[in-house]
Amino acid sequence: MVSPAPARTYDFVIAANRLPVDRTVGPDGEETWTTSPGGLVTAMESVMRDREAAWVGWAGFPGDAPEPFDDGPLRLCPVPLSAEDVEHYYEGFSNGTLWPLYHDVIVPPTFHRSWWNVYREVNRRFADAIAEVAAEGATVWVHDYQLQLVPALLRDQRPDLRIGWFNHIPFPPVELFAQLPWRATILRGLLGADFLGFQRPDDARNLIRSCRAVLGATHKGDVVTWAGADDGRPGASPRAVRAASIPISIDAAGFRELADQPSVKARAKEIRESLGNPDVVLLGVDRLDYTKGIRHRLRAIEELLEDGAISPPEVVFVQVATPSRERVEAYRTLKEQIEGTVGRINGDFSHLGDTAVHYLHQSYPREEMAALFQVADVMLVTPLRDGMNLVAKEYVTARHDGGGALVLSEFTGAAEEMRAAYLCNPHDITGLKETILRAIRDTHEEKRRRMRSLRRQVRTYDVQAWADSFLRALEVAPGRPARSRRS
Ligand code: ADQ
Repeated sequence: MVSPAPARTYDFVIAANRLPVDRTVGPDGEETWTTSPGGLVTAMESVMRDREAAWVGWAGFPGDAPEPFDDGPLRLCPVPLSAEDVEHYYEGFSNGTLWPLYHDVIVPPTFHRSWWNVYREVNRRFADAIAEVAAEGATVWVHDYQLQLVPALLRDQRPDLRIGWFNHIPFPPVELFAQLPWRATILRGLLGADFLGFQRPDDARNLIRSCRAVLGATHKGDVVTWAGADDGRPGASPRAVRAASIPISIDAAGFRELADQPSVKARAKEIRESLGNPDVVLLGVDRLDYTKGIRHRLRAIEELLEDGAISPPEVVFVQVATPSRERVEAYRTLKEQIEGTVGRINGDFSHLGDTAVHYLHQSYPREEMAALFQVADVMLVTPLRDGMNLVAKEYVTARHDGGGALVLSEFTGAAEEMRAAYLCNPHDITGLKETILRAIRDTHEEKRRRMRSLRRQVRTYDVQAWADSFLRALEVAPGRPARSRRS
């Protein structure tokens, strides 16, 4: 798959924290790269079909970066991160400062100047790497909160580029964003783009309000106008930038095809049998993250068991929690809390052979996820805050047999679109319990009606539609600078 390639430039460049490949080193020291199965890769595949493109990102291990290489038509350009960069830029500023700040301060964000300095430095490295591979007038699509300074750092050296940025996570209200000591620099960084895409209209509005409050920018509709600053710092030139919602979706056709495979269906049957063929399987699938509301969900399940409203072996709850960010303190604490709670619930409510809560702290192949979704009679997607939540979209797509029910938190981006779900406020444990029971007890017809509407929604607006909409919005955004040749 890997072959060295000569230096050249590309008309379409993607930049994300991670490259879309994972390296494995065999016992004999031989390196192999495999494409990571994420949604972003699928989305980008569809937009890269007709053009050659480069992807700039970290290869996933600290130290020297490999030389750029080709993966089919895609040029991969690794950005090096030292162990200290990973600690300060990624685990520190991205996941210890920005992640909690942008998710409603569910845990308190930590502000460290040393983390910020490295974040700035790494963003500059990304901008330089992009500038090197981007052809004259190229389109550049920058992804996510780890790279918020890249648009301006890139614009300053390459005014000829068309730059878009998409935020996969929420953008916080100005009242929270204003806590950030480096708020003005972040906003100036973002305004280097021509178009800023968000999951929800509220996220776009939050960004616009922050630009007004922090930078004194003005806005008309969804276009922010910033007069610039004559201070020689990055992102000082005047800009007009559109900020709007372009919600992400999944490769619905691909996921449905996967779910349809006889081996997946057989596996679903096997899983159900191994759970003791219960009447109702409740399922949660999340990265083990404090934003996902797993503790609140377990509280609701525990109370339902206490009330006698549910009990094994008739009703069982399966929680899949993917290991995540285990070097960040808040994540280690959460893991301990959740594992303690699951142990307590099972101690109180399981019997030999009848487990109340099945807890799986593992990552699975896509086929296994599709099988699990088919087993779930009620899917519990109850984050306290989530940019979108693709699990909700995957679940309804996997259940094209018409069965199942989706309980969905109002605080997800998905809830904006998936109105036919059983919507809930996960902070309201009583309300959450009632919603879970409704999703279990509603008539077959009512559940099928809801699932039909949800499936249709995801099928018609899939990841390809998302990527197309983003690129169209970028193309027509107002901030297009006069095309100037690079000196
Ligand atoms: P995430 O917070 O990672 O993404 P999400 O959208 O739910 O959250 O995507 C998780 C993905 O991982 C899904 O495709 C799911 O199937 C998969 N997954 C979960 N557990 C797994 C396991 N144990 N094994 C294998 N796969 C597993 C961020 C934002 C979201 C936003 C996405 C995309 O936080 O709000 O929806 O980006 O923009």
